[in-house]
Amino acid sequence: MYRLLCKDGSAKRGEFTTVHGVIQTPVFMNVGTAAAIKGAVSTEDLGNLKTQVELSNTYHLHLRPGDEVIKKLGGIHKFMVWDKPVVTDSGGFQVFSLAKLRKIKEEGVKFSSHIDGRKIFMGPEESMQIQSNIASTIAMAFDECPGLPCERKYMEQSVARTERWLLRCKNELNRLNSLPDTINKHQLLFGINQGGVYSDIRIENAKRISDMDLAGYAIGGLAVGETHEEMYQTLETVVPYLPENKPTYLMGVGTPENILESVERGVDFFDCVYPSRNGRHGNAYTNHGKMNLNNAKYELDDRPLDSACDCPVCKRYSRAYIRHLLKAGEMLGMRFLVMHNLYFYNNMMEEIRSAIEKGEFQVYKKAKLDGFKAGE
Ligand code: PRF
Ligand code: ZN
Repeated sequence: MYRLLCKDGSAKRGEFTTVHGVIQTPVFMNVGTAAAIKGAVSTEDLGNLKTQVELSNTYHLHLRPGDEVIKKLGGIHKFMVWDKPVVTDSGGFQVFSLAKLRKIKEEGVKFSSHIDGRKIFMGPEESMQIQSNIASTIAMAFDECPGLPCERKYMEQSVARTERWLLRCKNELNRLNSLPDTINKHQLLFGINQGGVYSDIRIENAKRISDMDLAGYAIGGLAVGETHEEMYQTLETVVPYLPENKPTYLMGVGTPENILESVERGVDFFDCVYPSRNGRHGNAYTNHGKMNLNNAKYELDDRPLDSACDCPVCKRYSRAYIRHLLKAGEMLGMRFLVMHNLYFYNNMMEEIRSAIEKGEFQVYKKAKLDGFKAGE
C-alpha cells in the first residue's frame, strides 16, 4: 500500500508496497507493451538500468500470445523472468488508438484486431479477466479515452460510462481475486480519471472515483491533442481531488520536461514510449538536451553520450561508435540508445525523489531544465 513519505510543495515522495516489491515514487515505468521492451532490451538488462516497474498491455497480450497461454505458463513474471512489479494497461486506450473500432456500447467495445482483423469484444469484465490471467501486479480500469478536442456532450456521456465500467471492473476483479486458480490473488486496481480539459467534469469524476477506495488513481485522457499548458492546468485542477494517500499516475506522459512539471503538481507514476521510441530513431536524452547520433558531427566524437551518465553504455562506448552502428544498420546501436535513454529517465526519477526529500525540488527542476535548454 502507499505511504506518503514527504512533500515539497505539491510534489509527493511516496513508497508503494506490492506483493512484487516496493516502488519508490515518483517513478517512471518502462514500457514493454507486448512483454518486451522494444529495442532488444531484456528484463536482465532492466536490472542494470534502475528500472522499478514494467508496463505491459492487455490488448496486445490478449491478441498475442494470448492471456490463456501466459496463465498456463505461470503468469507474466515467470514468462518474462521479471520479479518486480508489472502494471498492465487495460486495453481501453489501445482499442481506441490501434484497432479498427466497430462499436462502443454500454457492455463494452467491439473491434477488429490490428494483427489479423479478427473480431473481438472487450468490456470491463473481459479486460479484468485478461489482466487476471496475465497476473500483473496492478490492473488498470477499462476506460474510454476520447481524443481532444471533444464536444462537451460526448465527454459527459463518455465519462459517465467509464465510471459505470469502473464499478464493474472493481466487482469483477474482487471476484477473480477470490478464485482458487488465480495466480495473483492480490492484484490491485487503479481507477482512471477522465474528462478532457473540462475542469468541472474532471473534478466531479475525481470525487466519485475517490470514494471507491481503489489502490491508486490514474489521470487519463491527457497528452491526446491538448497543449502542454492545458495539460498542466488540468493537473492543477484535478490532483487536489484525488486521495493524497494513494498514488497518482499520469498515463502516457511524457518528455523529461513534462515529467518535472507534473511531479511538481503531485504525480507519482509515469509511463511513456519516448525513451525507447526515440532511442530506436537514433536519439539520446542527455542532461544537455536531446541529440541525434545520426548527425555527422559525431563521426570522430570519442566521448560518451553524456559524461554525467553512469549507465552501462556511457561507461564503455563512444558517440562515434554508436553513430557507426546506426549508420551500418546494426541493431546494437538502437539497443544502446534505448538502454541509455531508459537509464536516463529512471535516474532522473531517482534524482527527483532525492530532491523532494531534501526540500530542493524547485532548485533541482530549474537546474535540470536550464541544462536541457543550454545544449552542449
Ligand atoms: N487510458 C488508458 N491508457 C492510457 C491513456 C488513457 O487515457 C492514455 C492517455 N494519455 C495513455 N494510456 N487506459
Ligand atoms: Zn548513459
